[in-house]
Amino acid sequence: MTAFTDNGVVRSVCPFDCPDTCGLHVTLQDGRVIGVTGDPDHPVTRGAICNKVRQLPDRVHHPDRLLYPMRRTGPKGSQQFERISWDEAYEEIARRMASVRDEYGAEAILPYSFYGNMGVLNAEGMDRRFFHRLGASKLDRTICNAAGSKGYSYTMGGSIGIDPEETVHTKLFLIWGANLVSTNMHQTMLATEARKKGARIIHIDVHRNRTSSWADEFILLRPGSDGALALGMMHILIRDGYVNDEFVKQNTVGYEELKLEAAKYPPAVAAELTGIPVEKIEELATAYGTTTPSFIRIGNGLQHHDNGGMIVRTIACLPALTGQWAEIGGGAMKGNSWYSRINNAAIEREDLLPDPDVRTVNMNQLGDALTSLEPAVRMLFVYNSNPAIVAPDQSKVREGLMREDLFTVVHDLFLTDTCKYADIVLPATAHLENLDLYSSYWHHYVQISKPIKPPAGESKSNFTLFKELALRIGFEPELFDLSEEDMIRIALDSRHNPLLKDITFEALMEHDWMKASDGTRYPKTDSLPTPSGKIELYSESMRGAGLPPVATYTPLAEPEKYPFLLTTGPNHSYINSTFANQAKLQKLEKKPVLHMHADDAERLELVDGERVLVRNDRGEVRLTLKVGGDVLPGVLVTQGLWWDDEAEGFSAVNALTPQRLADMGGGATFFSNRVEVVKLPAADAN
Ligand SMILES: Nc1nc2c(c(=O)[nH]1)N[C@H]1C(S)=C(S)[C@@H](COP(=O)(O)OP(=O)(O)OC[C@H]3O[C@@H](n4cnc5c(=O)[nH]c(N)nc54)[C@H](O)[C@@H]3O)O[C@H]1N2
Ligand SMILES: Nc1nc2c(c(=O)[nH]1)N[C@H]1C(S)=C(S)[C@@H](COP(=O)(O)OP(=O)(O)OC[C@H]3O[C@@H](n4cnc5c(=O)[nH]c(N)nc54)[C@H](O)[C@@H]3O)O[C@H]1N2
Ligand code: SF4
Ligand SMILES: [Mo]
Repeated sequence: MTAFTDNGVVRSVCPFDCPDTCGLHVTLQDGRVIGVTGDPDHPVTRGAICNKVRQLPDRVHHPDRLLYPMRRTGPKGSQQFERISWDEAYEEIARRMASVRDEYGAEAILPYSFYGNMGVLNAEGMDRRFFHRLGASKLDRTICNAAGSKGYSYTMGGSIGIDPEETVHTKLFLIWGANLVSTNMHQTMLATEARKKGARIIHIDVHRNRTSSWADEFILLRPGSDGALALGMMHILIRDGYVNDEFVKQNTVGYEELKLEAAKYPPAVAAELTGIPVEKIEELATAYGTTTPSFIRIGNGLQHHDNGGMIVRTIACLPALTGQWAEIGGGAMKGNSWYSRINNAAIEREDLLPDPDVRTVNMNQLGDALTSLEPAVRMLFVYNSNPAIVAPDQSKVREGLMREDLFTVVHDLFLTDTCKYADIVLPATAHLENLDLYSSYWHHYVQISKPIKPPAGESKSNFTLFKELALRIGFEPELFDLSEEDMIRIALDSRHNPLLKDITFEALMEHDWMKASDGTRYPKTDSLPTPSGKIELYSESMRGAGLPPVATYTPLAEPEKYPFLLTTGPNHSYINSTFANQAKLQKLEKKPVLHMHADDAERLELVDGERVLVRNDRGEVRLTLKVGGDVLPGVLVTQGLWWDDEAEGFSAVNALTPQRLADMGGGATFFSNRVEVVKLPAADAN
């Protein structure tokens, strides 16, 4: 048994799906977590954390935490459950798994998980190994960054940008389709330091939000039009002689082809497509062409569109033209997971799959997978995710979850809206209750988080759950009877990633966080992980994949049957649907609003503060109108993934979003959905 400190301050790591992956100081009093602050010694956290995680004590000790396994006793969705023991839960799950496998094949079993907990062992360790060994359908985890990461890789070879710690030297920041004040606050801290030394910060977005107010300047554009802006900027850079010919020659392939494409986007064309005035595009491109070092933080938001992959691929070409990659503090970043990549193959063991050609289900198409996929999914195992809220086309997802012939297991800390449809609900530990390894997809530090309190009730970590289930089913002990420490050692095997060379289990236990680094600066633009080793302005692999090989602008795909384009991003106080059940944070967010341009409201005779019905062929949602100039006419924005609130007649925003996939990587298109807005009948409009 681990001995826990009842009183004092201990180190931990923030486990949530946020680029900052902060080092935490957790204060315990009589065994209870009473406070959480940022680790002042952590080089990126620097003592600061967001308000969400300052409320972590309320989450860990929440009265609604699931404390024991439960079995459904009423109809699906009715929330009627009875307490059972882990023994009974394991017995039933194992029996159902065996019967589905024997009758329909293991492919009829589908795991569904994402990054509710970013810990390597709990998000992509024992669970993956378990489902591979079982031979279940594979899940393509595409819900977050798939299109943009693929697009960025076509240009740069992988999720590899500059070290964010360098950005204190940047002189011009373009924050492009990212709401950093809410979603990556430590990047704003670094940018603020740069600003003190004279940096200028420009936010490019479809919504005037917290980040726009914090930035020095704001450029409002049409959703999905960013590719045209980037090409318009390239047009000006080329026209006005701001291209660094020497850098381009040494570090890129395909400049001549890109030049031909950029020629098609003179400022007037870019202005027409983006809605940005010509003078603003001229000014932005000139600033970009004349300021060194300049840095582009590419967000996740702008790639949740039909053309999201191509948008990111195109923006990622910009710093190559001006040679910014060569400057400290210059270049771009979409994600940085390349630096601290661990040995996933060795922990996940995909090689254990009995049939390597087993089907793959795209997690953005869970609705179809549960309602029309053949052969049918008979068993669904959800952990680290809340698909009833976060997955697109919610009505389809729920129609599937309601199927009587679908056996669903959900492992979570709370009775989420997904749990409501479960046959078996299993209680999960909070990350403070287990050992895990964390890497960031933004900064370069690898961290270890030790258990600092015993599990709440009978809760078990994902690692323990899948380990015990495997052993119970009779899977090989040599594959599954491992400790967390064993698996961390396997994950840190640095043969495939020399940047992890000094990061061992022992060293991490001593230092808590260590930088993945070989002492040199990346990305090295003449030896990138692209096919040519250089920055690919022209990409043969894209051509092979049936995509235009050169950066280009493609319009959004959804037909214009409905008048508005609605983007549905995250909000400030929740992380996806996590934290949406905490009273203090709910109070700060009040209720979900719909931002609409004043001209549109006037035309539809709608007023600020009115509750309206937003609908399309997929579903409908009631939202409170916020009228103003924060979006362009024809554009709507709502933020936050709220839990079901039946009293309010509110169904979550993914009732409206499509299962359609983006242009690359099988990515989600949450932000490319068309809707109409109508008045609510007087009786409903409270
Ligand atoms: N507070 C908070 N922080 C979070 C999360 C959270 O839910 N809440 N979620 C975490 C996760 S999982 C992720 S992936 C990241 C996401 O964080 P970000 O990378 O910041 O992405 P989003 O907030 O989804 O969208 C960013 C911005 O893109 C804008 N946008 C939408 N469409 C377009 C477009 O076509 N062009 C341009 N230029 N802008 C557009 C939106 O208005 C939004 O302001 O944040 C992480 N951090
Ligand atoms: N409309 C719209 N939809 C979106 C987005 C959007 O911007 N707009 N954003 C998308 C993005 S970028 C993302 S990343 C996804 C996020 O989708 P999800 O990864 O599903 O995110 P969460 O809603 O935070 O759900 C995570 C769940 O995991 C649980 N959990 C936490 N720790 C553990 C653990 O250790 N074990 C187990 N078993 N469970 C645990 C949490 O309690 C929570 O219920 O949502 C996507 N959906
Ligand atoms: S959610 Fe992000 S900013 Fe907040 S503590 Fe966690 S890692 Fe840091
Ligand atoms: Mo995400």
